[in-house]
Amino acid sequence: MGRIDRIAEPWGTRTPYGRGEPWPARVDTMLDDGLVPDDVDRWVQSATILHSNGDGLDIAVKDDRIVGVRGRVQDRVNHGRLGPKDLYGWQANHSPDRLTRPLVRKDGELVEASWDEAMGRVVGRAQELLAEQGPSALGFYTSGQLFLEEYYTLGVVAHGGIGTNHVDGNTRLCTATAAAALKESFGCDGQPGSYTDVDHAEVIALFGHNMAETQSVLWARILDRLAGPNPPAVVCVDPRETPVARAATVHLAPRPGTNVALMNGLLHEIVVAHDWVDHDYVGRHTVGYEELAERLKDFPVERAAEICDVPADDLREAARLIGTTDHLLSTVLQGFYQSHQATAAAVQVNNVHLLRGMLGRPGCGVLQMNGQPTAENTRECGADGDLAGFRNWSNDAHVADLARVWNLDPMQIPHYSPPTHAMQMFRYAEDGSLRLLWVQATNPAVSLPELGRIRSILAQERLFLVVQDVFLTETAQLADVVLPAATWGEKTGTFTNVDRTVHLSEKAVDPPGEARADLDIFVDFAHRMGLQDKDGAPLVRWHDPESAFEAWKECSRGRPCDYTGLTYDRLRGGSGIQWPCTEEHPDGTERLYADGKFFAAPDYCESYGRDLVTGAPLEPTEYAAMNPEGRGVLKFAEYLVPHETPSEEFPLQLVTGRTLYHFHTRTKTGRVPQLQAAAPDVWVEVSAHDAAALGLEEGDLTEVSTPRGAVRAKVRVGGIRPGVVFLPFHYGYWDTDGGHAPDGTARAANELTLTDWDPCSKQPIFKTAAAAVRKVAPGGGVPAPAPTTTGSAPVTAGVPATVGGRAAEVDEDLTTEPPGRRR
Ligand SMILES: Nc1nc2c(c(=O)[nH]1)N[C@H]1C(S)=C(S)[C@@H](COP(=O)(O)OP(=O)(O)OC[C@H]3O[C@@H](n4cnc5c(=O)[nH]c(N)nc54)[C@H](O)[C@@H]3O)O[C@H]1N2
Ligand SMILES: Nc1nc2c(c(=O)[nH]1)N[C@H]1C(S)=C(S)[C@@H](COP(=O)(O)OP(=O)(O)OC[C@H]3O[C@@H](n4cnc5c(=O)[nH]c(N)nc54)[C@H](O)[C@@H]3O)O[C@H]1N2
Ligand SMILES: [Mo]
Repeated sequence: MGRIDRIAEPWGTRTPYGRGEPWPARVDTMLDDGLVPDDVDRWVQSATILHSNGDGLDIAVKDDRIVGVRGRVQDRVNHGRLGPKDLYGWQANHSPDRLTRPLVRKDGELVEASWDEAMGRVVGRAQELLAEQGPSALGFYTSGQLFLEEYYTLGVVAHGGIGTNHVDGNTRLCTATAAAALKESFGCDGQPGSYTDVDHAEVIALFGHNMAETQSVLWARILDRLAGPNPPAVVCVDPRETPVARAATVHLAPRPGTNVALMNGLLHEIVVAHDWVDHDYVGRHTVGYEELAERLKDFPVERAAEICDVPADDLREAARLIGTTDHLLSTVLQGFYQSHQATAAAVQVNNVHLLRGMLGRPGCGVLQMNGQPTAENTRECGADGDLAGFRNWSNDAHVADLARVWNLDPMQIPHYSPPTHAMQMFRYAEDGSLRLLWVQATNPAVSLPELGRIRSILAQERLFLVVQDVFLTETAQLADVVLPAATWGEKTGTFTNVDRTVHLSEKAVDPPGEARADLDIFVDFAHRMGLQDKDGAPLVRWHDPESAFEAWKECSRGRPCDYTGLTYDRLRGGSGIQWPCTEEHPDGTERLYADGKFFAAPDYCESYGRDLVTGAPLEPTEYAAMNPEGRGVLKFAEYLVPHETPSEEFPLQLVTGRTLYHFHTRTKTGRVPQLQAAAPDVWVEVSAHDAAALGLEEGDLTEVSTPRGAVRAKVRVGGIRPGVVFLPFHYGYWDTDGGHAPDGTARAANELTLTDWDPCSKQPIFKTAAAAVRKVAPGGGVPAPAPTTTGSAPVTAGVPATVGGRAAEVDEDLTTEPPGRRR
């Protein structure tokens, strides 16, 4: 047992292991100051909630209060490890400014109200609008942070009960491209790979993914392989010198927005220049090879090198690593997804795996990553617009089948057009056709692009805004009704991580005041609205998490995400379990597509695919003609230049993203002392080259501007490619006293981003905009408030290292046996 400051050392102590060996255990424990494990009254099973990795943990409870967390050694995902946000983040549950009573707007002010009054207002307005305008006046904007049972209920209520097509989640900003890319290549959402692929991989390629900071326990697994015998080669594609880039065998730092060119260059090497193609696999299991190979001829590596401004030899070396290994694991995230050709680029990574037959075997996987802890469930349950159970909205038989499960007439489930995506919902609210917007567990007033516009949409008199949250966020402050929610640790439910591992998260303590579980709020709404099935019985027939889970299982039966073999009891005590989990596969399924069979048959697939350039959906007949046997689909994409390119006035490229210590709009991590101190305020990363050209030094105050607005941030001279600047998007206004005024107090990165999205996935573009940076005041030798332990590490000497001190010390136990199950 050792004590270690996990702010200073985010990935903890190394436990090296060799290829094909089990990943050793390391149990991380953080308890309130002065407590030891023996003081704990009970440990309550759960998993991590501040990213998508799904690390199993137990919540420590003493005197009916959460007092800490401990990693679950028996969990297949983390073998006991936890990341910094998880070790310290639970303290936010105790914040004195939690919402504890509903609020309603009276004479312009939000005042406390009873649940009856608050729900009465929501139901009253919903019924008025249904009578006046019909279901399309109502929209639901949900999250990737609720539980499966909650999304399923919301999907039934919104699609089936209300009958609106305007249902989406913040997953649109997050993993819409993961889903879209999986649908394009494999006919259906669902992660092919498994985290255990890290144990077997010879090459690991990370595409626009700063895993070290965003899935830090998965990165610890890779670091442990790198520290062991026969380590894997790592390929990193990222314009910043992230910790991943620093550990990489080859780091490609392309111009932002050039991912498709880069991928085409790599694919040219693999297909055209060297024929590193598994022709047997391609011939038996894919369609589209001839066209792809033909189109790639026009994309020699020199062309890619020029567009991306990356050395051609580095591209060749990356292609050689990827093209010659027998065990390739790829991961893809926001550097690819939040871009103008998001789906097109992510699909090219799938192409690599199809071309090389690298799917469904240990060490051969693609992880089209999720970001949020429960984003997978938003998608599965159809709370993001898709239909529940990965059913295909343009396949009438699927709609009829869902209607059977819900006991509704198929015509009651809207499927006349693609489900409305979030950016379009905000457009409808702006136009005035969408009149009631119910926002749950997301903070669009900080996280959507072009915040000036978003604030004006949300603040409109004619829009009835309902916000269901844990805190009075920037968004909640604009609401007509605020509903106080219980959160993780205060309610029970299940959720599913990136590699399809389902975890149960049990209620450890009561929520504060009158706060209620999101599930209870949805069920209450359904009853108050009198929503019924076609026989006049209540549409929502469940009343608690477990009965909701059982209902969902029936909905998932026979679909790719089949949960029928799972129960709450089976999820208790041991490890999380990967779907599909059925009677035939009671221990779950480690990898999809082991036999080269995809969920892509025309009558089974979730989507018929889209045109990668225009986003136009394919007709059922077009798809059936292209892919009659339901094979993997190889699709070429031509490179297109980003929509906003640098100009004389805005000569730089702005990318936005994350830091290790904060989660999104910091509603939780900003209230946690160790995390907040590690990254207390916004900064802007500038390369040494640009800093010199602009006369900037570490710590100088600057104004960063784009055609949409300006923010102020202190300079971190860091390892980012010249011509590119980076802003973390975590800093909004709830903990400032001024707030987003045009007087120079604005600091949210999204003041600067543009209203634009990928044509296929409709995911907004947060990673390319033209920007300018100018000095406002010298820093006087005080460094920027940016961590030194991360991708924002300084290149200048003399910046003190980020540490957490005694308050950040946690226990690491390296003596426990690793889990034996399902290796
Ligand atoms: N600490 C922390 N962890 C998190 C979260 C958090 O808020 N904080 N959020 C969770 C969520 S919801 C998500 S979605 C994930 C996101 O996880 P990531 O995608 O890893 O995080 P980002 O910082 O958004 O972006 C990753 C990288 O993309 C690079 N990039 C920018 N433009 C380009 C480009 O054009 N091409 C390429 N190849 N790369 C580019 C950036 O330099 C950045 O380092 O993290 C999850 N985990
Ligand atoms: N510029 C820029 N913008 C981005 C991104 C970027 O990289 N750059 N990334 C995008 C991505 S990937 C994402 S995922 C989004 C994230 O953006 P948001 O979804 O806005 O981020 P959060 O701050 O996590 O908001 C979640 C809210 O849910 C509340 N909450 C937590 N638990 C519960 C619960 O159990 N019930 C209820 N009702 N509420 C709860 C929290 O208090 C918080 O207000 O941001 C997107 N915006
Ligand atoms: Mo995300």
